[in-house]
Amino acid sequence: MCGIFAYLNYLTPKSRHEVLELLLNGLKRLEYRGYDSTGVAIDSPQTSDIVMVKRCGKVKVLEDAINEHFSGKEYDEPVLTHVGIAHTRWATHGVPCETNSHPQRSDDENSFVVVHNGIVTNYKDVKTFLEKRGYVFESDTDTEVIAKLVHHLWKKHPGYSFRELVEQVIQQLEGAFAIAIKSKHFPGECVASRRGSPLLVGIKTKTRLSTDHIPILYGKDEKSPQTCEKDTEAAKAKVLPRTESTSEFMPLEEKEVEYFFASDASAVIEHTNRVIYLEDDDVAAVRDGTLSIHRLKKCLDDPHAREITTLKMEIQQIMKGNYDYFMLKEIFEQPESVVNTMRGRVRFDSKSVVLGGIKEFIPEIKRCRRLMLIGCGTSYHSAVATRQLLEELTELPVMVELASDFLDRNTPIFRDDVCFFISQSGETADSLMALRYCKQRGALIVGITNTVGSSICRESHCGVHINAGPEIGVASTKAYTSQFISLVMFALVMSEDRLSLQQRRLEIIQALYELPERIRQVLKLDSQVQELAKDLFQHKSLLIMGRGYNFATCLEGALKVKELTYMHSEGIMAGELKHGPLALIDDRMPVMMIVLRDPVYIKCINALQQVTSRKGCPIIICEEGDEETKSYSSRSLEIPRTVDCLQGILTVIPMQLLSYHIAVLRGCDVDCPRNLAKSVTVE
Ligand code: G6Q
Ligand code: GLU
Repeated sequence: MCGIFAYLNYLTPKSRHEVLELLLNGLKRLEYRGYDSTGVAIDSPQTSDIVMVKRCGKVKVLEDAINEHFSGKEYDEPVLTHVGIAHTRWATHGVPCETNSHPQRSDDENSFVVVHNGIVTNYKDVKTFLEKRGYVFESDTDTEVIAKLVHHLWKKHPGYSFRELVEQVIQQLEGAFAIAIKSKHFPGECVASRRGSPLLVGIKTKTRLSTDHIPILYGKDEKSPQTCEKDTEAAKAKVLPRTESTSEFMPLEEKEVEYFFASDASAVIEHTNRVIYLEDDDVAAVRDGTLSIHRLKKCLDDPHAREITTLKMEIQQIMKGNYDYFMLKEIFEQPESVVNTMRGRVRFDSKSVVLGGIKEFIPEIKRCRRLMLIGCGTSYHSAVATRQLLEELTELPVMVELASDFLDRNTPIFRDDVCFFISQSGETADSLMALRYCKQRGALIVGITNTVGSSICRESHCGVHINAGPEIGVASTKAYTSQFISLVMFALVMSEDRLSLQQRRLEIIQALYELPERIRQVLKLDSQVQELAKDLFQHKSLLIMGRGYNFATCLEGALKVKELTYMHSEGIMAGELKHGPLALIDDRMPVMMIVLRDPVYIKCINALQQVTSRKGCPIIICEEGDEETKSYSSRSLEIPRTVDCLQGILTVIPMQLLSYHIAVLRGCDVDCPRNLAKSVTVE
C-alpha cells in the first residue's frame, strides 16, 4: 500500500533535475503499490526552503507538473548534498486530492515534511492535542499529525537532534507506518522509521562498502521525560525519555555516498544491490553522510547490528521488456517461474523433494494436530487449490482460512497447530496480524512468501520462499502458480516415507517435471482466449463453475475478472449450482465451466447438463481431444492432460489471460486496477 522513496546524496554532486529524475523513477517502480496521488519534496535552489509538488493521479501527471514547475538553470547546478522525498499514495484517510497527497507538512513554511505508508490509528487524539496548541490542519489524512508533531516537539526541545525528535514522535504513534522525514532545519539529513509497513535502506558507494553490518545504537535514559503535556489522550501514551546513543560500534561512514529509502527493493535495484531491511521501531538517520540505526530500548535477544544484504534481483526482472503490461509478462513467465520454485528442491532423478527452509521442522509438523493455511485473495485461493492434496498426502485435518475472517472469529489455536501464512508480498496486514495471533498462542509458523526480508518471512519460524521473481502487476498470476507448487512440494515432503502413497507421489513428481511444457502449451491458447474475450467484454457478468481440484480456479478466475475488468464475476462450486445459482442461468448469462476427466467428471457433466438444459451456453474448459465434453457447447478451450491435483495450474492460466484481454478491451489499466494496490499493509 503506497510507495515511499527518498534519496540522499552526500558529497556526490547531483543537480536538482537529476534528483527529481531519480525520485520519479523510484516512484514509477513503486507505482504498483498505490497510485491515486503522488508528490515530491526537494530543497529550493534559491532559499533554504523546501519546495513540494503534489498531484492527484499517477506518476506521469506528477512528472508533467515537475517539468513545468522546476524549470530554470538553477535546477541544473550540481549540489554536493541533498535530500529528496517522494510518495505514491493509496488513500486510507481522505479522498485522493492534492492537499491529501504526500508529503504532508508541519506548517506553511514546510519546516518538516513527511511521506507515510500505513495508518496512524490514534491520529484523532494526536490531532486534538496539536489543535489545542494552535496547529491548523489542512488535509484529511492521518499522516499530517506526524509532520506537525515533529514540529511541535522541535519547538519545545530546540536542542534535540532530528533523529531524537523522530524517536519521540514514533513513541506517540499507534497503528502501522513507514515514514521518511525531511526538514529545512536539518538540511542534508533524512530520518526514517517503520512499524508494520516495510522500509529498506539502499546504500551506494563508489568503492566497496567498508562493512557488512550497521550497528544498532541503543538509547539510554538521560533526562526525565517531558515531551508532551499530559492533558490529552495522545499525551496519555507513554513518552519515553530522550536518548543518547551508546555503542562500541561505529555507524556507517563513507566519504561519498548515496542513500535510498524505499518501500521495496524494486525501487533501488537499478542503483545498488546493497540494502538493509529495517525492523519495526528502527530509526534510521543519515547525518553528515553517516547512516546510523537506533532503537530506544534494548531487549534481551536483540541483535547488535543490522546486516547489509545483497539483493539477488536483476533489473530485467522489474522491467516490462517487450510486453505491454507487467501482468502479461508475468503470465508468460510461468513456464520459467514454476521451474524456479522447484529448482534445487524437486530432484527428478531420485524422485525426492527437499525443502531446505522447513526440513528441520518436518518431524514436528508430522506430530501436529492440524494444518491451517491462512492468506488473503489470491494467496488464499492457492490454499483452497491444494487443500485436497494436503489432506490426502499428510492425512492431517487441513483448515483453510481467510486471514481477516480468522481474526474476526478469534479462532482457537493450540500449541500443536501448524499455521501456514501464504503471502506474495509477505506484508499483508491481515495475514501478518493473524500470524502474530497464532504465534502468541504457541503454534508453529510456516511462511510461504515471495519476498525475501518481508515481515511474514522474518516473523515465521520456518518457511518456503516461492522464488517466483518480483511480481509487479497488481493482479497476482505467477505467484499463485508458485504458491500452488510450493504447497504441493510440502505435501510430497510430508508423504516421503508413506509406502502406500509412493505411486501417487511418483505420478505427481513426473507431472511436475512435465509442467513447464504443459504451461507453454496452455499459453498457446492466448489468441483463442482473446477471441472469447471479444464475445464477453460487453457483458455485465461472468459465472465460472467447477468443482474438486478446479474449484479454486473458479474463485481465482472470478477474482481476476473482477479486479481487472470491474465486471461482476463469481466462482461457483458446481455442486452448489442447484442450491441457488442455477436461477441465474438463461441464454444470455455468460458462463464458463471447467470439466476435466478426473474423479468428479461425471458430477461436472451433470452440472453442465443442468446449465445447457436452461438454455445456458457455457464456454467449456476441457481436456485436449475430449470430443464428448466439447460436444456440449460451441465454444471450448482444450488444455493438456496432467495429474488431477495439478490441473488447477493449467486451468487458471486461461482465466488469467481472459481477464487480461477483457480488461484491455474495456480500456482498463491492467497493471493498476482502480482502488487496488499490490501490497495491502492496512487491515
Ligand atoms: C490478486 C491480488 C490480491 C492478493 C492479496 C494478498 O490478484 O494480488 O488478491 O493476493 O491482496 O496479497 P499477498 O499475497 O501479498 O499477501
Ligand atoms: N494513511 C495515509 C493516507 O491516507 C497513507 C496511506 C498510504 O499508505 O498511502 O494518506
